Amino acid sequence: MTATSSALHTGPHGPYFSFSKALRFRGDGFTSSDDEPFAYRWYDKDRMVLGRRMEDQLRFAACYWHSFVGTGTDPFGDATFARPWHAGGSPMEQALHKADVAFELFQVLDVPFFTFHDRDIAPEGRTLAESNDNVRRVADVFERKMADTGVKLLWGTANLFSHPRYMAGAATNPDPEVFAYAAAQVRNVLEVTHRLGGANYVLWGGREGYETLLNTDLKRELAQMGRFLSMVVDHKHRIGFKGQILIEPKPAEPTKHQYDFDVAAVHGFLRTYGLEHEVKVNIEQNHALLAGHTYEHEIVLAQALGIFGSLDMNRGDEMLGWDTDQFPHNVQQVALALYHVLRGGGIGAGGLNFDAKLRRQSIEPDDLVWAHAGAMDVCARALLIAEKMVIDGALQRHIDARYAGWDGERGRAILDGGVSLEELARDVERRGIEPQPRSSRQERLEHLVASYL
Ligand code: XUL
Ligand code: CO
Repeated sequence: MTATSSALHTGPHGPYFSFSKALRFRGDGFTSSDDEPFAYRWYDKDRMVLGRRMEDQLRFAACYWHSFVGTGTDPFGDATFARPWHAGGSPMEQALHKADVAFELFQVLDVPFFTFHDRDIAPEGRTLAESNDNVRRVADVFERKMADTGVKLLWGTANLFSHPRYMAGAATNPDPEVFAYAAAQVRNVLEVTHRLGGANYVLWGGREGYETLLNTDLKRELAQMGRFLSMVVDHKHRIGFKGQILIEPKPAEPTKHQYDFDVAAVHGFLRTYGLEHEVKVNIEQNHALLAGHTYEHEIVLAQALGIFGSLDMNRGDEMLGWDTDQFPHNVQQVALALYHVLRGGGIGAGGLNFDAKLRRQSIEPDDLVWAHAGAMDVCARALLIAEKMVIDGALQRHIDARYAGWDGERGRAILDGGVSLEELARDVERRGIEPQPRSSRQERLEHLVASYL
């Protein structure tokens, strides 16, 4: 990052936020003043955490869609955010204004990465060729801005869900012309992502599911989706893109039933189409909850299956059963998630993408800064707690002790396949040993976790 002390690069419209310099780390004792309303108390990007710089352990990304496209509408209310780039000028002028403000935010936050959908960054043209060209023209601008600021691309993705043409799905559409249209869109964004040095390419199947089986051929739709993904993977190799291809599971919303329901469903799907070594998952906290899982469950399962790729970092609301996409601020929740990330070997080529949006009453420009910066600090603090948990090792020691029998002679013989059901049965009857129940010590462990906070 080059933004830290130098002046910010802003566009012809001038600064959008009141912060004229990149936020810096001031430590736990920092108190805000008029001169410096916010400084990181925990996000100390160069601090070493388990052998890597904190910035490299967390790999934060700000997303384009919620921050710069979102208007604050909800199903009952109109736009509240009144962003200047949503009014006035041609659609392309608006896109360039938006890009200026986006890179201003990235510099203020000193966030190393960003993420986008094609439709977030550039307007839809009269034809697909024109739309794709618009995306490439904005990518040219990104290229220069990325070079000027040092901000990198965590992932790109195609929006295959907003336009009415996708209302019955993209790859899973009953009309092959829609499949082809989606393929052309993905090809363009994959190539743009490659050109911008993106570390990953994400597919989220917003409309890949169904509302009712009365009108749906589920078997065909799954086969179409498998074919689509295989084509994407082939193209990745053809163009030499080295980043990870990621699927982002979500159980419902916008469709009632989505095929990429959760990590387990995605893994089964990948295996069916022989893609389990080609594609990984981008796990989002709020999506995990909607599927009836904890965030940690999805992370640990993906690690166990060898498909852990990246994280969308947000939270839901315990009182609401839909995808509220709020910025994380529960330190314990994030610490548990990051503990498992660290235990599993770290975030790798993935990152922590804030797929999170402001509440619609947060209408000041600076609310965008506070939301991200506060969330970065929460995650940094949680990372340090997770580091303590790893170094102390007490949780892992408990698990190792609990399963120690499986490393013994008996356990190994069973797992190695060296003993049949019949031999096992005979042996148990002959020895007459009654297994002794042991405490799982859940409350002790919960108390232990609280002690790290
Ligand atoms: C929607 C969602 C998407 C993906 C990218 O719930 O999470 O924004 O992250 O398409
Ligand atoms: Co997401």
